[in-house]
Amino acid sequence: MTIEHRKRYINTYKLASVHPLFKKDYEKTVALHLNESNEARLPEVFLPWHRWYLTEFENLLRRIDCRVTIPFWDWSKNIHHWWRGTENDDLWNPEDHGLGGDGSKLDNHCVENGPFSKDKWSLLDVSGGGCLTRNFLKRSLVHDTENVNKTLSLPLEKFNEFEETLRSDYHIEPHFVVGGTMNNPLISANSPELLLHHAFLDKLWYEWQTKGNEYQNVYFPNVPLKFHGSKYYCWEWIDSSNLPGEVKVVYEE
Ligand SMILES: [Cu+2]
Repeated sequence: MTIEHRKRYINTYKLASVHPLFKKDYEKTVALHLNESNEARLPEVFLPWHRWYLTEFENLLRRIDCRVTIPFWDWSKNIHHWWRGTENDDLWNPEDHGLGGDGSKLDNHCVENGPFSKDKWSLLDVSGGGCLTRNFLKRSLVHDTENVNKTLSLPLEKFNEFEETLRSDYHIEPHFVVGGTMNNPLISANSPELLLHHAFLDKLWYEWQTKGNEYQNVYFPNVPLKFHGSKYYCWEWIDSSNLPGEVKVVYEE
């Protein structure tokens, strides 16, 4: 992703969260996650629910700038120094194309640099307000690209294992090592990094699905479950090429 595109994404995200025209909808979208964090963790719900959530968020951002799509954070490529922010294209770079870095131990783990620093941005009142916090656990991640590829190559019959690896192993670890706001299930949706992490999980599901028709539809297509508080059923969010609202999502490297 180019520096220009990174800047554009961050500007748009920030604008959505503070501009009077969009802030209410930003709050509403964040609140979807706050209210559903339990249900959204069920195996039948986790993947399609988050796909829906990403789409809702992306739609909001695209009302501000229609060129914007949600980027993904492929942490598997950088397991030994995932927390680095010194290189130009590091996620945690402190300039206006990065998310800023770790929180300050001397200041309740408030983020003190980058576009989401304490002096430039704050959490919503529904998340308790105050600064965005991070508490990096600077140790290597367990799952590298080789491990991710192994998971992607699981055969159709191992769908449950695939799903559980995503929902448990791949999902939890980045939340945990980033710490702070991102690691508090009640307010994590208010942290800008959440979308990037979940976009990567969704991309992995998407890649699994593109292995073939059976892979595409193995996700409990018969589950008659509705997302709580919405008009959607899980099964409506299985096929990325045909999502509600005539939305089609593709991932690029
Ligand atoms: Cu999550």
